[in-house]
This record gives sequence, structure tokens and C-alpha cells, in this order.
Amino acid sequence: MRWITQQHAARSADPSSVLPDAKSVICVGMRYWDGLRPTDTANTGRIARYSWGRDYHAVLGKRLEEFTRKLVEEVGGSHKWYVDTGPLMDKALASRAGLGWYGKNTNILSTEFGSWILLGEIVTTLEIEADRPLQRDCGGCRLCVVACPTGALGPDYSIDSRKCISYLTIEHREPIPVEYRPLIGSWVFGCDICQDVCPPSMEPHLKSSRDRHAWAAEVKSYVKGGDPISTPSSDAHVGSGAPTDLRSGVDLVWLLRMTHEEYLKTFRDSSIRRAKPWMLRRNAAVCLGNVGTRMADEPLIQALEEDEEPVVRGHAAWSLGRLANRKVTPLPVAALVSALSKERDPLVREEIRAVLPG
Ligand code: B12
Ligand code: SF4
Ligand code: SF4
Repeated sequence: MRWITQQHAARSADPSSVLPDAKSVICVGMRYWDGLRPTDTANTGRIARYSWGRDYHAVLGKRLEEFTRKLVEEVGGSHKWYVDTGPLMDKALASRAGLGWYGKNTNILSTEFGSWILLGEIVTTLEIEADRPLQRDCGGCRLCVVACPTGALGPDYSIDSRKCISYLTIEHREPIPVEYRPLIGSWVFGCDICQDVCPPSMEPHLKSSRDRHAWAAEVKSYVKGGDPISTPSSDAHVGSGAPTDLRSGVDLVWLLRMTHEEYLKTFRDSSIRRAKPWMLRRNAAVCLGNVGTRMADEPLIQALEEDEEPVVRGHAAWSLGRLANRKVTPLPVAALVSALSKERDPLVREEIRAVLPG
């Protein structure tokens, strides 16, 4: 991410850069667990759990605003609150404050809720006695490192963001490198795998032996490098249109065809707005290639021929090739040749040529 420069990092490590007389930082974590993920349905894209509800920046921001107002009323001082809204290292601060420990999935894990917490802080001129960091780390566990499909995590508590599905689907504003596209599976916005497999994050939420068995099977499948997303062969549950509950994911065909107005209306209060509409259509194309059923080829051909964004047209071509490789549909050679004859964008032409035989 180009915005994380040396200068930005140096500024982020110095709270007085946001409040000159800063003496303390109050760190908060907001739990966002909202039940187990429902079973995947056909032609549906997964949304990372932190985006199931209203945009956390607004939800936590409102609470911190209220907290700050009460601080002024009751004890005075100057304060500034942040929810990933300014130059601060949320995780470094939270781990020093003892809110949780820095895990190998490179998130902060609280003892009570695991890593399913979102972080915020209040930089204040008040002098407050500091809490101590937790004396805890991940020990010998490395489930997240092994389960990460793209190998983004290192055993040394490091991440290569360029390989992370969360980065590729939310932050990356260019074509997704071809080698990562199949590994994205049905993650159309963000990724939770390194948290879904994490024992301290999941164990508090597994209430029955059925939950525990299902979770163990999911972890095993990820660790083996398998794809736990089963693609139902029937076309049931297609065409549900705009999502009403993001826990159940998003109809990928709807997303691929989404208009700008639908984007604004559907994701009005959602952190999904971090991704531009064309990025979501690009991601939908990739996911349809990975998990789509027979009915995915027609909308992909339409996107190849008509989408206004070259990146989406190019990814649609790749996905048609992927559907054919998965033996879901035959390669629509005539449609690809016709699209190639009309296409002017060199990158899209390259994507089409890459899937055409010979
Ligand atoms: C850039 C970014 C990303 C990048 C990079 C992720 C990463 N792990 O750094 C990408 C796009 C990949 C990403 C993905 C996600 N993100 Co993000 N992201 C950020 C953001 C905006 C900046 C992080 C950053 O790079 N800062 C600059 C570096 C220099 O600082 P740093 O990360 O704090 O790291 C330093 C310190 O933590 C320090 N450190 C402190 N203690 C320790 C201990 C050890 C052992 C080590 C080695 C280091 C260490 O070392 C680091 C280097 O100096 C933060 C918000 C923020 N302002 O902090 C959210 C944030 C980290 N993201 C968050 C979330 C929820 C996610 C996702 C789960 C979303 C999703 N489901 O798709 C994924 C998780 C992927 C993953 N495995 O990390 C939350 C994490 C909450 C938590 N419990 O920790 C944050 C804190 C946002 C928030 N306010 O809640 N994210
Ligand atoms: S969010 Fe997904 S891709 Fe990124 S590090 Fe975690 S498991 Fe890997
Ligand atoms: S899966 Fe294991 S190694 Fe990874 S963050 Fe959780 S406890 Fe740490």
C-alpha cells in the first residue's frame, strides 16, 4: 500500500503528531462476532465478517465521540479519537495496552474474544496509569500460517500484504495477479480464513459438539490446502438479487451486473464502500470462475462483451477459462473470438488470448 510510507509509519508511531500535549492513549476493542457463517450456497460470494453489519468506523466512532464528550465534561483535558481514521498504529497501541496479544495472523487477539475485535483509540492529554502488555503469544500454534491459501503469513508474525486476499479484494486497484485468482475461492470482499482457523478466536463460539466437529473439519480442509467451499451442482439459490443479510454472502451474478445506483443504495452504511463498484465486479468475476455453476457462463460472457471497465472484461475472460478448467461449462470459444475481434484494450486482449486454445 503506497500510502504506508516511511514518513507515515514514523508519524503513526508518535501520538504527539496528532495531539501535541498527548500523555496517554486509551485503547478500545469492539467485539464483532455475529454467529457462525451460514453454509455456502451456489454462486454466492463470501463477505468478511467485519463487514456484515454497519460500517465499524461509524459505529465505534459514535461511541468514542460520546466517551470523549463525557471525558471533557467529567475530567477535562483534550482528546482525539480514532478508528483507523488517522495516522496511528492501532495494533501496536492495543498490544502495549494489554488489550490482546499480537498473533501470527498479525491481528490482536483478546483473551475473551480472540481476534474478532476492531480497534480504536483516544489520544488524550490526561495522564493515566498505564496497563501492562499481556505476557502471552501464540506459542507453538501456526494453524493460520498453514491455512492461509496464498502463503501471506510467515511463522515470524509477519504478513506480506501483497499476497493477502483481503488486500487483493479490497485495496488492490489493478488486475489481480493470475496466480492468486484461483486461491481467492469465493471471498468476494476480504477474507477470514486466518481467524476462522484460530483456536482462541473460535473456541469461545463453538457451543455444541456439532459446531466443534464442523469447525474441526473446516480447519482440516484448509490446512490440507483443500477448498472447503463445496460447489453445489444444482443452480439452487441463484438470482437472489441485492443482499439483505451479508452473513449469507452476496449473489455473485447480481454483483457482477451491479449498477452504480445499486452499489450506493445497497452498501450505503457499509465498510464495503472501501472497494469501488468496478473492484467488486472484478472480484465477482473471479469468484464466479472459482465457485460458479453452469449458469455463470452467460453473465460472464455478457461482462466480457459489455462491462465498461477493461479490468472486469479481462477477469471475465479468465473466469470463463476457469469454468472450463473446472469442467463446469465448455469454453465459449466463439464468444471469446468475437470479443477479441472487437476489443481494443491490450490487457483485455492478452487475457482473452491466454484462455483461447492454441
Ligand atoms: C493496512 C491494513 C491492512 C492490510 C495489512 C494487514 C496487516 N496485518 O498489517 C491488509 C489489507 C492486508 C489488511 C487486512 C485485514 N485487516 Co486491516 N488494517 C490495516 C491498517 C489500516 C494499517 C495496518 C498497518 O499496516 N499499519 C502500519 C504498520 C507499520 O503498523 P502495524 O500494523 O500496527 O504493525 C506494527 C506493530 O503492530 C508492531 N508490533 C506490535 N506488537 C508486535 C508484536 C509482534 C510479535 C510483532 C512481530 C510486531 C508487533 O509491528 C508492526 C510493524 O512495526 C489497520 C488500521 C490501523 N490504522 O492500524 C487495519 C487493521 C489491522 N485491520 C483490521 C482487520 C479487521 C483486517 C482484516 C481481518 C479484514 C478482513 N477480514 O478482510 C484483514 C486481516 C488480514 C491479516 N491477516 O492481517 C483490524 C485488525 C483488528 C485486530 N483485532 O487486530 C485493524 C486494526 C483495523 C481496526 N481499526 O480494527 N489490513
Ligand atoms: S486474510 Fe486470508 S489471505 Fe489474508 S493472511 Fe489471512 S488467511 Fe491469508
Ligand atoms: S491460529 Fe494459532 S498461530 Fe494463528 S493467530 Fe491463532 S493462535 Fe496464533
